[in-house]
Amino acid sequence: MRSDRQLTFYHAVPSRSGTVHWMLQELGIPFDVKLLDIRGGAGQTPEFLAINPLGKVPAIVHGDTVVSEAAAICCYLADAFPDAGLAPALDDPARGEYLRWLFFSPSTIEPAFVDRVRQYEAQDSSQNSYRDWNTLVAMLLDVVGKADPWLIGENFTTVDVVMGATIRFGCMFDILPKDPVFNDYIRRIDARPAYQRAQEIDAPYFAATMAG
Ligand SMILES: N[C@@H](CCC(=O)N[C@@H](CS)C(=O)NCC(=O)O)C(=O)O
Repeated sequence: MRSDRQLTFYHAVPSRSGTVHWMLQELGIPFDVKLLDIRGGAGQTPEFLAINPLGKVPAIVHGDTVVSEAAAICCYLADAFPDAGLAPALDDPARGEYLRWLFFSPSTIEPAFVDRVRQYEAQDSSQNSYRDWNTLVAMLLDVVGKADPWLIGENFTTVDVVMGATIRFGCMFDILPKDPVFNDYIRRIDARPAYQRAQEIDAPYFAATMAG
């Protein structure tokens, strides 16, 4: 995979694309940003719908390659820019655990958050990708509690960006219970220079969106 191609990042503040912005700052690579006013309908232009027919950010165009879905983009970027060391190599046994948690976030944690916010509880927990809320929270507390200091060990990886952003979101909006295990992990995230850089760059756009 060639990493020297032009990289364009479709972003909106605040939104899930903040996860990809943080990832890009961790990688320290050059990229162009197209900031979309998604609340004003900028996701619905023919140009952007050609990139993501759902009209949603984040998305990237890297050379001729289009990727949407925050976790997929982060996974793709980690592999495209391996020098940053944010993904175990393909033949590293840690790759299994890495992919497990990378996919766990959008396919298991996020649906649970949505159900929780909507106060939806399935009669039959086998229908939920996350079993049931209490089992999921116990599992997350166990996984995050074992982070030493990062989710799959000593090295910070893309899993910490993707799952870290989700856990941070869950705590910020009081979806997840207040617990020192989550707070300690979030403090480690907040101390990362790349996370701080992404926040600083996005701050004026955040303020503008909030001002209406
Ligand atoms: N499954 C997608 C969800 C992306 C998504 O829902 N993006 C929202 C912002 S957080 C969006 O673009 N909303 C604008 C709209 O739906 O018009 C992902 O994980 O990247």
